[in-house]
Amino acid sequence: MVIHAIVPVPASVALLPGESFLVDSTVEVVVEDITRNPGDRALAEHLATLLRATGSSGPMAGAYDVSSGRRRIVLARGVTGLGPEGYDLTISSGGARITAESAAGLFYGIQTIRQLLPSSVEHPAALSRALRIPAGQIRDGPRFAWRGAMLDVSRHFLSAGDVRGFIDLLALYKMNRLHLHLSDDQGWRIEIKSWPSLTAIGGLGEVGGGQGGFYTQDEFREIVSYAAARFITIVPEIDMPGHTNAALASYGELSCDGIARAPYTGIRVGFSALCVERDTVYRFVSDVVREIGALTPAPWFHIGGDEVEKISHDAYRAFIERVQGIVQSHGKQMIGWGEISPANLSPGTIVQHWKRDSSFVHAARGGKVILSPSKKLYLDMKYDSATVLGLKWAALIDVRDSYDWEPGTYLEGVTESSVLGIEAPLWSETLEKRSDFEYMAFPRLAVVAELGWSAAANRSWENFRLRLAAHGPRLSALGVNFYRSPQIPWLQ
Ligand code: TNX
Repeated sequence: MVIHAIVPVPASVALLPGESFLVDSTVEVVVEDITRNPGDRALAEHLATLLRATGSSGPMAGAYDVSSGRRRIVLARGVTGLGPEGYDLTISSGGARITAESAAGLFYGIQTIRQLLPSSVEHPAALSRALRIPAGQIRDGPRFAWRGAMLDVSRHFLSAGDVRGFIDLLALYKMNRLHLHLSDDQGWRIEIKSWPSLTAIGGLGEVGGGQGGFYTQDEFREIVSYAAARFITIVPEIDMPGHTNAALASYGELSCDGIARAPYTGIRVGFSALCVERDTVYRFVSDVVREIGALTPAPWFHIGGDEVEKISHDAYRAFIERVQGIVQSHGKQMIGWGEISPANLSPGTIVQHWKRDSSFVHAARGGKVILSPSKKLYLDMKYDSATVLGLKWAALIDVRDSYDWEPGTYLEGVTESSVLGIEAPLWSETLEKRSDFEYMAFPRLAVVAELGWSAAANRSWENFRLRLAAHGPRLSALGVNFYRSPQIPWLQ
């Protein structure tokens, strides 16, 4: 049996017993063809920064061409047959080479090197150590295109810095989407210049009465580019027509009675709704989609659409269809929670399944589905009945419960070819600070990463729990507050 602790488990790993590559201060990181791929310099610097923990002087001036004859790690572009995000990593005692078709593939190869190094590489205390990577070959590529997590920054606000910290952790596990739930009853979290009260009024407050907060457009752009540098796409969500009390508190004209609502700090759902008969509401939606769409180069805009109790089915469907047209008019593809499926959706629209719903209707029309089954992937569900944080309406979800299921056959009528990928939402009704978010996300996020990346045939709980155990010291070195599951006694 191959012994390594890489999560998500790669497509194929062949390590040579006894042979290793010594990563010390003399090692150079080089880009094979810097003239053709100048952008890959940033990747070499990323790796060199990581390796500085070995005592090297970090990125070396002029070291981007393969010419020096020194022991090196080479980043090369080339055909691998492993897909656009795949990589081939070859390691010998004389050096290492990552070959990939894209910059993303090189980045994932670097994350694998990172996980082959001891966890001390994650912490300055490791400075000046000479580290070793086992020799061998890893050929790897993802199963699903969409490997996501979601942060609910509305129920409790997280600073831009905390979001960047979360992005760093997603990157370690080769995840590539971060969905931000930017509005809900309790708070509106992104500056909209044409509707300034959304943040001036709606941005204040959160569950339990804390002060809330919001991202300015500049801060949001920074989050987007920080994520992009780690090959993670930010997917913005503005929930509508329900979950809108913060917007209704900011502008009375978004309600049918024209009266601004009081701020809300509880955790009930379903009581709020935009006035779907008013033209003002569609002008509002268009302005919001246009402004946020301009901050996010990605093709997606998530309109929520969940848990609407105040509007008839017909009016709801008509609203979703009209909003789909608005999203498309701004050049974006719409995403919505499972409830939107019965509306007349374009095949390019994406449905995000979370509970019993009619996602199969969308699959039948040729549309794609993101799987976020609440019984498996809701990171806000308690691990067991003793967990203090979190909710339990969907299930208690210990690590093994989130691991043991198969996305390709989970939903009747939604076969593998309709599954774009998976995403784990972290709702924050009960989470107040970064360490609370971390505790619910880890280690289950490592599970999500493996479900999204690794082939079904390569996954096994017994093997996963052994590999995961090695991530305890790594997460600790990174300062992450994680849950010590009794299902993995060695995870400490
Ligand atoms: C359901 S999932 C919700 C959220 C809550 C979550 C709590 C979904 C689309 N809606 O509004 O925060 O449950 O687990």
